[in-house]
Amino acid sequence: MDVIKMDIKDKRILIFGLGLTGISALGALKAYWGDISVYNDSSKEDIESKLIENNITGIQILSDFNNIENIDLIIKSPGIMPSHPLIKRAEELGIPIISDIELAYCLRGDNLFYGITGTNGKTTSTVLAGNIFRRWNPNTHIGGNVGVGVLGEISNISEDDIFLLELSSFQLEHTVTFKPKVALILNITPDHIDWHGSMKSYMNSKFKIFRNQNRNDYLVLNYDDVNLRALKGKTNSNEIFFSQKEILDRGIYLKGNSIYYNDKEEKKILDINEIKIPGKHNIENIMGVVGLSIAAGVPVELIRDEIVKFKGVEHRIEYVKTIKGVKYYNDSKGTNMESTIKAIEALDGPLILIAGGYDKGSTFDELIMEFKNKGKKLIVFGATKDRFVDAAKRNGFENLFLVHDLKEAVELSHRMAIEDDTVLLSPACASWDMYKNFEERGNHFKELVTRLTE
Ligand code: UMA
Repeated sequence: MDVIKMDIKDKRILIFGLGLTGISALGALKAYWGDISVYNDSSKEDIESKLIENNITGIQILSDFNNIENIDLIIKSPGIMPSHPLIKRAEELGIPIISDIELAYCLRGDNLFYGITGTNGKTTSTVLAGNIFRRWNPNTHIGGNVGVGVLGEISNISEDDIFLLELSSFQLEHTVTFKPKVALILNITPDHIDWHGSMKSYMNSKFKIFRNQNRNDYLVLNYDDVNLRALKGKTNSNEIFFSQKEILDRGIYLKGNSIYYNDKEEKKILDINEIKIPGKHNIENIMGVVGLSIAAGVPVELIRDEIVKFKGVEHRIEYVKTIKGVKYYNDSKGTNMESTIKAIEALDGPLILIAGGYDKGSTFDELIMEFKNKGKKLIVFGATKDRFVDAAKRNGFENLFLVHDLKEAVELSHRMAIEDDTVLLSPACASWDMYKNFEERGNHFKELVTRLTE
C-alpha cells in the first residue's frame, strides 16, 4: 500500500556516504526515483564497484564536492562530521541536510515510529524491545544504529508495519519533523564530543527525539539520570519515568527484588533474579524497555516473557570461552568510558581489561579509578594508548601494559591470566583507528581467543 507522504520525484537528491545508510537510502529511493547522485570520499572506481556490488544502477557520481549548486536535498550518513567541507558548502548554499531517519519519517509519517536513544545500552534495549515488539506485531522493522539502514525496507511496507529504531545523536541531529509515538532515553553522559563540539550540543541532538512530540506521544526517561530528571514537566510529551533508586508515584521502579509499574495501580512485572543479562545497567535497560513497551500498548505478560528469555546481544559483554579456568568476554560495543565502566561493574572476579582505540578526545581518569578497585591488569592498544598511560600516571595505577594490536593484547592476557580471572575486551573507544567497525573488532577478538590453547 502506498503511504508515501513526501514528494521526492522532482527533487535532485545527493546521498552523501556510501555505507549502510547510503546503500539503503539508494535502495529506497530507487522505488520513487528522483534525480539522484552520490558522493563518498573515495575514488570513482571504488564507488562504482560498491554500486555494482549492491545492484544499483543509474546513479550519478559526484566527483567534486564543491559542485552542489543544483542539489535540492542532501541525505547525510551519520558518521560524517558536521565540519566536512561538503556539509559546510551545503550550509552556505542553504541546501537542506537530513538523516535517513528524517527521510523515512517524511516518507511514511506519523504513529509508525518508536525510538530508543541514550549514551549506553541502546543496542541491548533495542534488540530486547525488538523481540517484544515482534511478538506483539510481527510486522515490526528493527533498524537504525543497531546496524540496519532504516530505509532498506521502507518501500515494501504496509500501513500496519511499525519501525523500532535505535537512534544515535548523529542520526537525530539531522532530523527536522521526526516524531516517534513512543521515545525512550536511557541515559546521557559525555560522548562524541569531537563530532558535536560540546556536551550541550550532544544533549540537544539527543533531545530531538521528543522535540516534535505532543501529549498523545510518550516519552520514557531515566529518573536516576540528572540530565533526564531535569526534563520533568518541561516537555510536551506524556512523560513516564523509571528508577532503580526511588519508588515513583507513576512509572517503573525497583522495590525489593522486583520491578513494578505503577499507573494508579501497582503491578509487578518480574523479579530481577529472573533476568539473565548481568549488571545494574541492564536493569536500567530493562526498565526503559518496560516503559517503552507498556506505552506502546504491549500486554505486560508478553513483555515479561521476552525479558526472562533474553540472553543479551553479540559484542555486548558476550561470553566467548573459558580457557584454563579463565573466562573471556567480548564487549567490543563498549565504545566509550561509561559503557566500559558498566562492563567492569557487571563482571565478577579479578579482571584483565583490554582497552584502547580511536581517539574521540576523552580522558580515562574515571575508568582508571573504577578499575583500580577491581582490576588486576590493564592492556592498552590503539590511538588512545598514551591517553591511558597519562591517566594511569595521574591516578597512581601501575599495572598497565602497552601492546601494538589486539593480537598481542590477547596473547599477553593469556600469558598473564590465572585460574578464576576474567579477560574482558571493552575498549572504551570506537574502533575506527584499526577496524571498520566494532563488529569487525569483536569478531577478531573472538577469533583470537578461539585460537588460544588450553
Ligand atoms: N564517509 C565519507 N566521508 C567522511 C566520513 C564517511 O565519505 O568524512 C563515507 C565512508 O567512506 C563510508 C560512509 O561514509 O562509505 C560511512 O558512513 P557512516 O560512517 O555514517 O556509516 P554507515 O555504514 O552508514 O553506518 C551508520 C552508523 N555509523 C556511524 O554512525 C558511524 C552505524 O552505527 C549504523 O548502524 C548505520 O548507519 C545504520 O543506521 C554504528 C556506529 O558506530 C554502529 N554508531 C556510533 C555508535 O554507536 O557509537 C554512533
